[in-house]
Amino acid sequence: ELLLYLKTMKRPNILLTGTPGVGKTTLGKELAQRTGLTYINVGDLAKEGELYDGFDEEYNCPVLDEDRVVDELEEHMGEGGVIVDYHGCDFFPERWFHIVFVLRTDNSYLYDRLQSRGYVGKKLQDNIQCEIFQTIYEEAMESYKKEIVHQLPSNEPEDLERNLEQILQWIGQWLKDNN
Ligand code: DAT
Repeated sequence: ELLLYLKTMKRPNILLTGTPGVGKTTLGKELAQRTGLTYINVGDLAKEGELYDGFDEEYNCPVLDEDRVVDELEEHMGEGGVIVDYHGCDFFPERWFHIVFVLRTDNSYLYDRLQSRGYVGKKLQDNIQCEIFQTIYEEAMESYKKEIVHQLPSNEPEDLERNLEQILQWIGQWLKDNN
């Protein structure tokens, strides 16, 4: 419904963040499809470019090289029209984003989603705790102007639909205000 074909048009950059499993990728890809904005999954970007700096023995996963990720993203962000998806947000330049959405999921839902993703033991517990302590929401509130940080419930398919509607409406208004 909202196709943004015009390269000359100013377009907003949107950050989707939150604990793993809250639905960032699902929302981001659908949003990109409906708007023509560019979806970038930072985890995938890092994997493709091997943008890592060491290995975390405790979590058995590579450590993100945040500086190289920022360098890699910089040229895209300058043009606008990018949806960024990552489970952290404090290392991106604040100036990149026009709005920040923190997706939130109740424990019972999140537990099942992470389990079916194969998370067990400490990794599962730590991610559930991350959501309980609203770690990413607080990180976002500390990293960006509070007025641009919004929480979105993401438990049921109806939530996804409502979030999409809300963001599409916000994009529409932003385009009017900035073009
Ligand atoms: P993330 O990118 O935050 O890790 P995801 O988009 O991969 O999360 O979603 C994790 C799982 O949850 C996936 O199986 C899709 C499902 N899901 C996402 N949003 C949902 C919603 N609003 N209601 C029900 N399930 C949802």
